[in-house]
Formats: sequence, C-alpha cells, structure tokens
Amino acid sequence: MNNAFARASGRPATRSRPRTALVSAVVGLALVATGVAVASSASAATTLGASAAEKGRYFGTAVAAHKLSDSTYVGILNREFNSVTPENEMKIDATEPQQGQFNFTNADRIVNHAISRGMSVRGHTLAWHSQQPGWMQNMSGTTLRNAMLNHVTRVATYYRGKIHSWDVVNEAFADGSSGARRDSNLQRTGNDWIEAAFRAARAADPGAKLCYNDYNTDDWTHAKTQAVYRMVQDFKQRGVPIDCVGLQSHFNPNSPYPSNYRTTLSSFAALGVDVQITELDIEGSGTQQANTYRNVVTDCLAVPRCTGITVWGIRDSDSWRSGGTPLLFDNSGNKKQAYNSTLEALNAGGTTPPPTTAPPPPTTAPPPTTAPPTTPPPGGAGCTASVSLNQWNEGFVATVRVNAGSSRLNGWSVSIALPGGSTVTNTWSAQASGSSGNVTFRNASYNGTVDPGTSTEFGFQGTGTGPSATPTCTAN
Ligand code: 9MR
Repeated sequence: MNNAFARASGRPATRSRPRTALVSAVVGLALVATGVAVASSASAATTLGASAAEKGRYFGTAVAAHKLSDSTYVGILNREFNSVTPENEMKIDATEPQQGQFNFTNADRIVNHAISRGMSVRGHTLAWHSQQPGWMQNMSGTTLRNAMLNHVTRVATYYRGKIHSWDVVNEAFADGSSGARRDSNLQRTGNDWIEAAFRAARAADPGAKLCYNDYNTDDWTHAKTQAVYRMVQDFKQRGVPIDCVGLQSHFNPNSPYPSNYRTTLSSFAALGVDVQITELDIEGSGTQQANTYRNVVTDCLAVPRCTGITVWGIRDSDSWRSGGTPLLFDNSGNKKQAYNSTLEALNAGGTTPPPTTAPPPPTTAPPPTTAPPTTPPPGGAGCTASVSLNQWNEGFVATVRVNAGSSRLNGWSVSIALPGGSTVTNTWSAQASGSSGNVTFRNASYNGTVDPGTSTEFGFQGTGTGPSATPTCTAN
C-alpha cells in the first residue's frame, strides 16, 4: 500500500484534511486557483486508493475474511484500496453470538490485514435490527436496551483506536413514504435508542467518527432521506454525538442513481457532518455503468465533506448482487470499464467550497420505491406474519415478522408463495423447506417461543422477484 494519506494517519483525515498533497498537474492548477498550496506531478495516480488519498479521501471496499486466502482477491485489495469494511464479521451475530461471549476472530483477521498495510477500517455495524443473534432477537424492553448498549460499548472498546468510522446504527428508518422509524425490537425499546447507541459509542471510542448508515437515502426528495436528515439535524441541535452519515448507495433499476445525489450529499454535509458513500454498487455494464460510477465519484469530490467511498466488494463475483455485475472488477479480477471511469473521475476531481445552506425539503413525498410492510394486528390465538421487501433488479431480501396472537407460540411455521422463477438462496433465523414455489420457514431453535402480543423476525435472500402475497403463519 503506497499511500501517503493512509500511512500518515491510519484513518481518514476528515476533521482537518491535509492541505498539501501530490496531485496531477490539472488538479494542481484547479487547487492553486482556489488558493490551496499543492505540489504537482506529471502523472496521474494509477490506483483508486492513491488517487483518493491525493484528495484527502479514502477509497475502500467491503472485505470478507474467508476470501483473504484468495490471492487474486488479496492482490487487488492491497493494490487498489486504502480502507476496508468487514462485510459481515463485525455484525452483532458475528461478534456476540452468545450473550456476553464475544468473538472477534474473523473481524480481527480483516482489521489486522488492513492495519498492517496502512489501510483504515470502517466498522459495520454496532446496532441493527437485522443479523441479530438469537438471544438478542428474543429480547425486549429494558433488557434489550441494556444488552444493546453493552454490545456497543464492548465492541467499540475492543476496537478503540483502530476504527476510523463506525456505523453505529444501521437502517433504522422505514422504506416508503411514511418517513417513520422502522419497526424493530430495538425501536420498541423507545425512540431514543439511536441516540443512546451513539452516546455509548462515543464514550467507548472517542476518536472514531460515529455514523448513521442507511440505504435508499440517496434521493433528496425521498421521504426516507428527509427523515434521516431531520434526525441528524435534531442530533446536531441537541448535541447528540454524530459525525457522519453513510449513504449505502446500492444502485439498480429499481433504485437508480438520482440526479439530485450531489444535493443529498451537500445537504447532509451542511448539517455539520461528514458524508461517506458506504456500500456503493451499481448494477449494469459497459458505458452506462461506467458513467454512473463517474457521476457518483464526481459528486463526492464536489462536496468537501464527502470524505470517502467504499464499494461493496471487489469482483462482481464477490457481490451480494453478483447477478447484477455491479462492481469494478470482473469475475477474473480484470479492471472493468467502470474501474477506468472511477479512476479517471478521481484523478480529475477537486473540491468546491462547503455549502452554507441546505435546499428546502420537498413539499410532496414521492411514491415509495418498495411496498411498505403491512402488519395485520394479530387476532386470537395463533399467529400472523408480514413481509418487508428490499427488491432490486435480480433479487431481494425479505424480512419477515412473526406476530404471536393472544397465546404464547411454542414453535411456528410461515408459508410464503414465491413468484415463478424466484429462488431462496440464503435464510437466517429460520429453516426453509424448499427454495421455490411455496416455501415453508420453521422457527430456529432459539426463536420458536414468542410471548402473546410480541413478535420475532427472520429473513431470507433470493434471486428473482420477492413475494407479494400475504404469508400464512401457523402455530405449532
Ligand atoms: O453483503 C452482505 C451479505 O453478505 C449478507 O448476506 C447480508 C445479510 O444481511 O448483508 C450484506 O450486507 C448488507 C449490509 O450489511 C447492510 N446494507 C445492505 C447490505 C446488502 O444486504
């Protein structure tokens, strides 16, 4: 990793970006024109990380620990990137599989790999409604609140000094036009659960930037974007410790790159937080994909507080949406057209002065991009279930809530009709029978018992179109 930025600090210099850097002659002229002293060089940077570092930014990727033995993967990682995000290894189910028993083995493999090479590390994620271990899914109220805060404290303390930015809370807002918080066991502990998590994270690692991270918050006109904006504004006004907003930026035909993306970035920045593009992938190919990557990078570089970009994987085959070939390297590790446009945009980029005012919020909410979840009230004994869908072009993630009626559930099964051609590829917190047509999900060993009037959650990922029919829940 030949990267002055990463070597110098080990974390992105976002509070005071370096004012001198080795930059290309073209960029050098642009910066001189704005009064910034720079040294110029005759040639442009040849890797993503080096080019981003010249702009005081990082360029990162999600990394999976089990791929660190793949020499093609590691070769690209070490050559191109100066920041990493563990793709799954720091999530709650990975780091605290049993309550009070922490496991950092796989996360440490990534952290050690990164730090020993001068890369910085984004932590993902301390508090989330999803990928909770079974013991946490079963909790509620004060017990859950305390367990969550203990988790935040223990994990952030363990990694103190090693993480440049933490996704303290992930995906806490609902899709659609409501602008509401997403219902979850954490949300039901009280609306202040997010700020409580941020305060605990600050206490545990005062040097880390603390981020709120979400998806479908890229379009400035969307209700969800506006809702997150209002929360960050409120946190800043009340002194809740928050330093950054993460825009996941998973782009695909259902959730395309919006032409007002730069407005979104600059509007959040104007609240006094950094903005980070945290899980970038862009479905498509060829020139269309290359141009969209170019636009995203150009937008980020135009906003001084857009401090870094992370792509959600290295090769297309490493992507959670591999069918959409959304990344910068092909399955063999060759650079794609999108790689070239990304590097060109990084090399061409400069910065503009920070915006002073945010544009006004839209007066009308646009239609939701995904159907809002419906939660029928559980009636009588037995159970009901509802599905919340995150759909993209070739696949989906379904989150299913199982609600107990007036009697305690001692085991449940949920039958879900999948449209023709759709296949379940991955299930968590339940066991699936079958993978297409009518698929039945039975409770896992730890979440079969659901008290009257409470609920539990499981999820699955699939290819094709997600379910639209109401699921059938059966109590054992
Ligand atoms: O890429 C991750 C994939 O390997 C997991 O199966 C999935 C399970 O939830 O999570 C993926 O990462 C998600 C990230 O943690 C949060 N934003 C959405 C990402 C894609 O689902």
